Amino acid sequence: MVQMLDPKTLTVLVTGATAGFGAATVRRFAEAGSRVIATGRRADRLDALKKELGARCHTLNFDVADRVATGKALAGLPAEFAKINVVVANAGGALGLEPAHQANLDDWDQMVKVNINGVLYTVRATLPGMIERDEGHVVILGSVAGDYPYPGGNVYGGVKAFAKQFALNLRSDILGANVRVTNVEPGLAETEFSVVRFKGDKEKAAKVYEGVQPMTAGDIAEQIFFCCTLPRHVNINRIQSMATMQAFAPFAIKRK
Ligand code: NDP
Ligand code: 8X3
Repeated sequence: MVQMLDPKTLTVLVTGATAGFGAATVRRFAEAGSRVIATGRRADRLDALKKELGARCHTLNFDVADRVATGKALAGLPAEFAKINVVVANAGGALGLEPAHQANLDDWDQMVKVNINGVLYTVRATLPGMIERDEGHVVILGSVAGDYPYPGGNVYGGVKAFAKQFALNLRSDILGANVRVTNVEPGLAETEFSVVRFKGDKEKAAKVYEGVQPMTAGDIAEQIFFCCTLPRHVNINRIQSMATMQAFAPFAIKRK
């Protein structure tokens, strides 16, 4: 029988905890007795989370794409939340689904800022403490889109490929430290992801999940919780999941 880590020993930072995977992850750890730090830009949702989870939850309201704000927020944690030993760099998402020649450059900029810069600022602000304490776990939210191209996935697929390679390279850099790194790579999962991608068009977003059972935020939170509570000598490098009714397309061939 494997001796799992006691979640009560964990102080878990989750970026993008106001919705979807982040909110579910914060709840999963908090219910198991961990201390949680929930971040996001929507202050009202952070307040509601704090009210729901009580003293074991600390909230931070900042934009992960803002390097100064991220550094400042994460450097100013109260003592009981300062010894973070799990970082879930989750804040992110997609904007638009247009082909590259029609895509909006502002969308591309924003995807790079949040999914790449945001992850970098979060990890760089928290990794030194974990290395110093010789205890920690970095979890980065990648996606199946980082492995498999699809029409309109252009930059989103690119930033998620970055997430995967950054996670793997972190493993190389910190080898010898008792700090784990995991890239979590979900496929179809219903959250606010598609509402954000389609700029608030809920009808269009709902169509993405029509007639199929997608994964839920809870399904992904459970995978993160599992990876983080395995014994410290076990590192899951990548964990990739899809809805059972989702698979791969064949190569596309345009014939005359
Ligand atoms: P949601 O849209 O439901 O949640 C996204 C979260 O990220 C929100 O809490 C949002 O909070 C936060 N966020 C977005 N931009 C910023 C920012 N600039 N600064 C701080 N927080 C930000 O999406 P998901 O839960 O589905 O997505 C979470 C992660 O998982 C993303 O990285 C996404 O790319 C990835 N993913 C999603 C999949 C899916 O199908 N759902 C599949 C694979 C990966 P706020 O707006 O309050 O700032
Ligand atoms: C989200 C999954 O397939 O919509 O990362 O890109 S997908």
